[in-house]
Amino acid sequence: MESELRRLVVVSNRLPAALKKEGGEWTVKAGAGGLVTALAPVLRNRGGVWIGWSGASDPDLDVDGLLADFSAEAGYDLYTVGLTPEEVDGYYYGFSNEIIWPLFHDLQTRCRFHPQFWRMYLDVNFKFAEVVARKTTSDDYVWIHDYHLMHQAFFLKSMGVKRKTGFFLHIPFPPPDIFMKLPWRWKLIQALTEFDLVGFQTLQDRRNFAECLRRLMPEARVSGRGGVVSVDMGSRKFRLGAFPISIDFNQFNDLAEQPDVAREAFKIKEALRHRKIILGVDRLDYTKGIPERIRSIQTLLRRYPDLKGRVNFVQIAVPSREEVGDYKELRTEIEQLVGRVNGEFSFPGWVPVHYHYRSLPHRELVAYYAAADVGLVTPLRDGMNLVAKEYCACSTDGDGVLILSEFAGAAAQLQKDAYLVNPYDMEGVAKALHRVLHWDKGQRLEHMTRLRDQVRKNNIYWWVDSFLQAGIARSLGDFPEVDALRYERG
Ligand code: GDG
Repeated sequence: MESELRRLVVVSNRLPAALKKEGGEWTVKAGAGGLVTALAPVLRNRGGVWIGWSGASDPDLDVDGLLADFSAEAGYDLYTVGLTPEEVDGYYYGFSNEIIWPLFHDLQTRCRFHPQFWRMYLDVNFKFAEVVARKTTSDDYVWIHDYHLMHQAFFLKSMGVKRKTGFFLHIPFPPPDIFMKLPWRWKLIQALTEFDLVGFQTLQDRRNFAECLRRLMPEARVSGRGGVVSVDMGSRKFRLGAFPISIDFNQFNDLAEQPDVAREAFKIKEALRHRKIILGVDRLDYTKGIPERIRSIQTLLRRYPDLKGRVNFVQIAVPSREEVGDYKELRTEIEQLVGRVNGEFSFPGWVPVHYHYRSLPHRELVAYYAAADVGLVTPLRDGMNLVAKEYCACSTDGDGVLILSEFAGAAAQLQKDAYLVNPYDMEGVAKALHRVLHWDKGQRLEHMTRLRDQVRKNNIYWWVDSFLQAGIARSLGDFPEVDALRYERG
C-alpha cells in the first residue's frame, strides 16, 4: 500500500462556496447543484482541499478572507483561482456553456463555435493548473471535475509537474457523429488521454468516448471488460471507467423523517387540498425538458378530464446561467406556458400548475419531495440526474412513483422500477402519468421500496470509493480522518 498518500484534492470550476454581492456587501453562500451536493459530505468527513473559482471577478476583493470562515466551518481548505470578467465570458459562458454543454447534450444547433472561446478556455485551464501545481504535492490525489477543466492533466504535464490525476465527467459524453462536429476534437480528446483515470456516469458514455478515441487516435487500444477498462496509447496507459454518481441517501432520508420536515410536507399537502402532487425540480436549463413537461401536463388534462381539480403539478426551477441569452428565452417560454395551461384549465379553488422560480432552502425542498405523489423527472438528456435519486430517498413511506426520462443517466440504474418515458413524446408522458396515478398502493410500495434500496446501496460514498479504487486502489477510509479541532482552532 502506498502509505504516503496524504490528501484528496478536488478541483472544479466553482468552489462549493459562492461569493455574491447583496445590497452592496459581499456575502458567502453555499453553492447549489449536483457536484456540490455530491462532494461536500465527502470532504466534510475526510478533510482535504477544494480548488476552484469563487464566482467573483473583482480584483480588489479579499476573497481568501471572505472564505476563511466558510472553510473553517466546512472542515477543509479552499483555494481560489481568480478570473477576470473576460475570462469568465470566454471560458465559462463561452466555451463551457455555449459549446461543450449543448454539444455533449446532443443539442449541437445551440453551439457557438467561436475560436476565441477555445483560446480563453485554454488560458484559464493553464491558470487553474498553475494553482493546482502550487497548492498540491506529489502525495496528493488530484480529482478534477467536469467539462470546464478537461485540460488539467495536459497542462500539469507540460509544466513538468507530476501528480496522480483522475477526471470525472458529470455530463454525458456524446457519440462520434456529434463529437466530431467540435472544431478542436483532436486536441480535446488527446488532453483527456493525459489523465490516469477518466470516469463517466454510464457505460454508454464510456463506450461513446472509446469510439471517438478509436476514430481520432487509431493507435489507442482499449482492453478489458466490466466497469473499468485500460487504454494502451503505446508510450503510456490510462484507464476508463463508468461510475454513476449518487447522493447521501441517509442525509435525505433522515431529514425527510424529521418531525418538522414531515410537518412542512403535510402543510404543503394541506395547502393543495390533498390533491395528487406531481413534482418537477430542476435548474432552469434547456436540457431538463421543462417546456415539454408542462405540455405533457396540458396533454394529460386535455386527454383525461376526470383529473381536472384532482392533481397539481408543482415545478421548482432554480435560476441558472441567467446571463446567457438561451436561458433568458427559456425562462420566458416557461412562464408563458405556465400561464397558458393555467389559463386553459383553472377554476375557482384550483390552479393546476404551481411554478416557483427560485432556489428553495434544502429542508423545504426535502418537504416537497416527501409530499409529492409522483416525481416527474424528464430531462431531454442528463449525465445522471440527482433529483431522481433524492426523490426516492425522501419517499420514506415508500408511497411514491418515479417517472424518469430514458435519456437521463439515472435510467441505466433505475430502469427496472422507475416508469421510463421519452420526454419528447408528450402523449406518452401523459399516458404514463395517468397510469401511475391509478396504481394501487401495493404497486407503488413494491417499486419505490426497490428504488430506495438501489439508491441506499449505491450512494455517494459508494461512488467515491469506486472511483478511488479504480484511480489509486484506495477507498475513502484510507484517507486520514479529519482532525476537527484543527479547524476549530483555525
Ligand atoms: C450535473 C449534471 C449530474 C435543485 N433545486 C434546488 C436544489 N437543487 C439541487 C438538487 C440536486 C441539484 O440541485 C441538481 O442536480 P442534478 O443532478 O439534477 O443536475 P445538474 O445541476 O445539471 O448537475 C447531472 C450532476 O451534475 C452530478 O454529477 O447528475 O446530470 O447535469 O442536488 O437537490 N437545491 C436546493 N434548493 C432548490 O430549490 N437547496
